[in-house]
Amino acid sequence: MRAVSVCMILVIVTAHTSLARVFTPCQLLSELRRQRVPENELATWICIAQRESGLNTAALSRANSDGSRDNGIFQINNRYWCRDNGRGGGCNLNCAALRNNDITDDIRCAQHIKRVQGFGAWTTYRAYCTNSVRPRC
Ligand SMILES: [Ca+2]
Repeated sequence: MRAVSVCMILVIVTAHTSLARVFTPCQLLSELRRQRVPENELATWICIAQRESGLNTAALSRANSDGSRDNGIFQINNRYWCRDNGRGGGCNLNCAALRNNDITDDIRCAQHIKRVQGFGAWTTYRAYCTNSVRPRC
């Protein structure tokens, strides 16, 4: 029985970690470049992701004052940009897709938010990221 329990825990932990990924700044830089994010925005995006999630793709915030939650490496809000049940919101995504280890859709959604609201959509931007410097990789 105990062996079964340990086995179950291992399965759960393995399943969980296979979905989570913590990027290094340089890994995020190359992902952003791969998706053709403009060079002059790279430092800002990396700073925002560091401040918002610690570069953890599985990050899920506690409830905000309005009950909404922020998802993934860019901490994208489920009130406006994604839906917890099925696809939806401004990015037409299921929020769970913003917490997996493939950040292709996260980057696309973050760029959409920036087009609509600017970098100011992230409170960490004005606080920490207006003069960010690109990591040397
Ligand atoms: Ca994703």
